[in-house]
Amino acid sequence: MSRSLSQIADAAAGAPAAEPPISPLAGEMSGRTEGGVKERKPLRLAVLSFLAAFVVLLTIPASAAPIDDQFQAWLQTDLWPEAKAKGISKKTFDAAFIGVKPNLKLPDLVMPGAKPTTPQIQHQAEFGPPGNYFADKIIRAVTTGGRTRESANARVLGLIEKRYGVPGEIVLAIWGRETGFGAAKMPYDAFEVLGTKAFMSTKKDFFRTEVLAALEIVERGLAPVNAMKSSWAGALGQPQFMPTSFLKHAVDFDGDGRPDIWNSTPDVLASIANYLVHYGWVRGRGWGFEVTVPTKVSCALEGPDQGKKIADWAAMGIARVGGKPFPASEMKAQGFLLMPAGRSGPAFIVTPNFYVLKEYNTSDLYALFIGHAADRIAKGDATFAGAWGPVGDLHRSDIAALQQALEAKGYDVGSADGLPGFKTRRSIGVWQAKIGKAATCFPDAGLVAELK
Ligand SMILES: [Ca+2]
Repeated sequence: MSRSLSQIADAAAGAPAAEPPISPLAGEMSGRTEGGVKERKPLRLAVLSFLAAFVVLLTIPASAAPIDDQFQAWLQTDLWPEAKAKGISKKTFDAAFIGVKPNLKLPDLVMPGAKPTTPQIQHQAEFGPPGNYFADKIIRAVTTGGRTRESANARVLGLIEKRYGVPGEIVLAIWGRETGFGAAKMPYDAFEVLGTKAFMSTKKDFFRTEVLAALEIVERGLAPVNAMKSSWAGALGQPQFMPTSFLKHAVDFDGDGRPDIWNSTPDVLASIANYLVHYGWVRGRGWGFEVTVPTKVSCALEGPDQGKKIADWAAMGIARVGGKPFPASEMKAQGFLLMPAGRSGPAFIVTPNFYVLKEYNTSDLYALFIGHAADRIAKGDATFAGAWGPVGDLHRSDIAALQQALEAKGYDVGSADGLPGFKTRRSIGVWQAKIGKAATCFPDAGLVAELK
């Protein structure tokens, strides 16, 4: 269990946290991809466990100038001209970078002139059981903290729901999950983090855009330099927005004329809702329902590209757990099968809003955590009816080998990254059915051995 799990719980419960909850939750499936996926994809938390393991060996050529000098030269001759062209003043630029040195302890760095190396340790990382993501301590910290803040902010949440159409409990769950409702400390200077990564990381272009956006935030007077504190990934404030996300989605909701995602609870809550609206949150729909899936319905029907009317899923025998029917309004609308652990865990019919939640962090388990926590904030504690099975004990290298074997047979696994996303899960199911086995739609040791 990673240290961050308890830190999130402590932060949400109001206990002082030594560091922000920036490390991975165990079992995080796809992790956030850093830029490049599409222009609008924000990076807030980094690709967590993947990056944490992606320790780049730093070797300094004996002849090279000290790294601090190289960084200073890069600031003045490379970044400054572009910042100036974008309307950043010298005063802002100097204030942002005075005394800033590259932070060589950040993950995912590459020395100037060196090629990134991926040490063996990455391949040794355990995937971790998906059920770990829903550890009781974590989920309770978000749900109990959420309920307290729901009553304390009832009026503002009502106004936000009216304007944006996003239920208060969804906003609260994100706030709690991201920073323990603002309790998590942001110990890093955003310019140090973003500047270092724009200077010497595997995603230099991505972070260059972000550091220029951070300068714009200061230039426009939206936040002073000394307020620009971030996580180690460069994410800002209580909703953990990257600077470009701040510029696009942050709103002023307390009426003082400035979107303040560091100190103003109304601004934090409305900015989260506004973010979701920008990514297509559908007013009046929930996120999804836990369901039972009859054996005759293939788990390979999972995924956002295989939607059906919820009435059609129901006609196939898929039913809500607990015996309630799907709401009449949802029956007419589109839903998607989600089985994060294949046949070895709970199953869900999710709405398009589930995929909007994934725009906050591109992981099925993250979005499911938010939906589940929101349900518990609004309706009281209840665990999933389906149990998470004993899966997830494989190394990522084993899962990657299985993915490569499936790819060689012509199956689409997304990418062979050692994380079993929905494309991998359903390709496993299709392959199992083809060879006459019961489809489980999740990697296990037997499958790995068989496919090698
Ligand atoms: Ca404000």
